[in-house]
Formats: sequence, structure tokens, C-alpha cells
Amino acid sequence: MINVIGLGYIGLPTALMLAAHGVEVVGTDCNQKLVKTLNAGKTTFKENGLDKLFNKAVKSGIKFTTEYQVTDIYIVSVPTPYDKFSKKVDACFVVAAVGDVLTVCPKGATIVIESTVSPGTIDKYVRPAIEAKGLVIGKDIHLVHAPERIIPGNMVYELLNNNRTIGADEREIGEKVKSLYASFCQGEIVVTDIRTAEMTKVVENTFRAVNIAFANELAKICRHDNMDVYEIIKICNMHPRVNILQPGPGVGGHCISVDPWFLVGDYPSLAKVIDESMKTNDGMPEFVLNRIYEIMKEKGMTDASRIGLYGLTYKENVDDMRESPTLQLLECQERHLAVPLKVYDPFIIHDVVPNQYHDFDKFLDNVDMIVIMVKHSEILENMNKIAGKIVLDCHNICNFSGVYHI
Ligand code: SAJ
Repeated sequence: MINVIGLGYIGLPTALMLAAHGVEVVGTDCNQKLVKTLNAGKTTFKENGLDKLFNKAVKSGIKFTTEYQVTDIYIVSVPTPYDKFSKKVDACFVVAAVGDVLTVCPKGATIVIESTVSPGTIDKYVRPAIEAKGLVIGKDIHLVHAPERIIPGNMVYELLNNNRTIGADEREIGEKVKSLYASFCQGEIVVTDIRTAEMTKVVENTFRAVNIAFANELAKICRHDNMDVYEIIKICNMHPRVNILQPGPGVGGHCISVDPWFLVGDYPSLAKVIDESMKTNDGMPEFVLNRIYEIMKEKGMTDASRIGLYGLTYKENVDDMRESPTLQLLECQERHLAVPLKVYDPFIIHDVVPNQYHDFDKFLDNVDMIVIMVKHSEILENMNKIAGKIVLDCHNICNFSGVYHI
């Protein structure tokens, strides 16, 4: 039996996937409400194919509880927040979960950490916590790091098909955990050491963050001299060795906007490109706000309450608002404009900010300018509805003239 600890965005799909492929799984989470929801037959967030996978896992006998189980393999998938000031990872939840596992697990058990941690975290915090209990790593407890790689919006497909990394102290333990993941994963699974596995995960997200920052910087340069950044990127990408990402209103989510800071926090005098890139991305919501002011001025618009932000989530077609560029923009706007902007997102059904609408048509009736912060399918399918408005299109999705860009 596998005990998956932490049933959030990564732990839940992983637990379901294992169960759906015939592995006996118990999912444990300290959040009683979440466990109650799962036991009532409901998933806790929206994701393509998740409900179907959930039903399959339930039929295969998956169980959800707040209790840690007595078994020989644990997968720990708890959050790893970072300290916004020191830019360092806070491993407290991982250490606490491992500590709780140690109170129930038999000798010889394997603890697989899936949570993203900065390179060296397992050496610095997890090993000492185990050794402090008088346990010998490699004999009493086996440690593995198996970082996840799945992208929100396509998690179920990517869980099945992505290559993965398993970091282990001992080869045979790495191979044992590899065969567990191979029960569902059709990608290649590489076995390496723990430190390398930690670093690869953070480096992958840093690569994407730096490349998005490059696109954002190009957008700023092009805006300064009135050039079309999208046309330029399109043409550059026709070069066989150039592949520039897309500029946008900011970078959100709990991965790309967070993990690269771990490297800046740990290597402040070395991670220069990464530091600048993260600052560039973090500055994009304010850049959009300044574009809004410019457009208001150009259009002679004085009433900021007639401006509407489309989208609250960190990216399209997910219901996750962590580090959302729209929330960052609203925070920034509070310091500048007295009148709050209007907001609407089809994926956010509860009120999270003032002046939030839950009906697209009503939202449109109450705004003259719409700022497309997120390119949800809904707006792509309803372009005709916004054609008469002043539009600031932060994703270059509008195909009519007179549209403003970042
Ligand atoms: N974004 C841009 N321009 C782009 C692409 C993305 O501005 O060209 C923005 C998005 O709008 C969003 C943010 O970046 O706000 C991040 O979105 P994303 O789709 O790039 O990535 P995430 O955060 O949803 O998922 C990433 C993935 N990492 C990589 O692609 C290297 C995923 O594979 C990881 O599993 C995930 O982080 C994670 O959990 O670490």
C-alpha cells in the first residue's frame, strides 16, 4: 500500500493515478474539510480529466483520511512556501510531514518527497530531522526525491506521458520507486541522486521563467519604440534555433513565479540573470497598469470604474489564483487609483475581490474598457461581444483592429 501525504494540486492526481492503475492507495491530508469533500465523491479543484480519473480511482478502492498509515512507501506532496523577503524555501511542511510519517512507519520504509524544494533542502532539513530520532538513513529509512513535472491544465495527460526524475541515495531503492511510477508513467524515468533531482526541478522552472522574462523585456523595448513584438517574435521563431516564448501581463502560479527565487535566495551573488528575470516578470502587472493609464489618457477616459479586468486566475482555463498577475495588478492599483477596477473570471465562482462580477454579459454592460489578463476559452469563443469596447489585449488574441497591446 502507498500512503500519499498531501492531497493538493499534485498529491491528489498522483494518488488517483496510482490507484487507477491497480496500486492500493490511501491519501492522507490534515485538512478535514478537504478529506470530507473527497469522501463525499467530489474533487477539490477543476482540471481536465480529473473527475474521470477520480471515479476510476474510487472504483479501484482509494481511501482518503486525515490519519497517517502504517506502510512501507510514503509519497510526500505537501506545499513548500517561500519567504518573500529572504527568497528562501520554507521546508516546514515537508519536515513536519516526514516527522509524522516517522511516528507510524516501520523500519526500512521509503519516504518519497515529491514537493518542490530548493537544492540542498533534503540534506539541510530532512536528513537531520530523521537522524535526530536516532534513525539511520539507508537502513531504517530510505529517502527519495521524485519531483513532479505536470502542467496545470494538462495534468492527467502529462502524469501519464512526461519523463520523470527519481533521486535516491541507493540505486536499488531508486529502481524500486521507478517501478512504482512506471505502473502508470509511460515516459522515460531517470534515476539519479537526490541533490541532482532537487536541482533539475528548480532549473526547469527557472529556464521557463528566464525565457518568459526575455519575451516580456522584448515587449517593453518594442512598446518604447512602437514596434510589433508579436510579429517580431513570430518571424524570429522561424529561425531553426530560436524559440521565444510569449510576453504577458505577468507570471503567476506556484512554480515559475516562485522556484527560481530559491536559486536567487541561495546564490544571491551568482544568480544574476535569474534575479533580473524574476524582477522583470514581477514588474509586468505594474507595466500593464501604466498601459491602462496611457490608454485612458489617449481615449479621454476619466472614470476608472468603467475599466474591467477579464480573468483572475494565474493562467487560462484553470481555477488556481496563486500569485495571479490580476491580483498583483489590483494590489498595485490600490496604491494609485482611488476607484477599484471591475473584475470577472468564469472560473472563480466566489467573491474574492471587490467589484467582482459572476456574469460575463453583466460585466461587459458595466465597463467601457476591457483588459484581457487571462485568455480563457470563454473569451476566445465570444470575441464578438467585446468588439465595440476599448480593449487592452495582453495576450494578442483579438483579431479585430483598434486593439491595444502591452
Ligand atoms: N506565461 C507567459 N508566457 C508564456 C508562457 C507562460 O507569460 O509564453 C505565464 C502564464 O500565463 C502563467 C505563468 O507564465 O502566468 C506560468 O505558466 P506556465 O503554463 O508556463 O507554467 P505552470 O506554472 O502552470 O507550470 C510549470 C511547468 N514548468 C515548465 O514548463 C518548466 C510545469 O511543467 C511544472 O510541473 C509546474 O510549473 C510545477 O509544478 O513546477
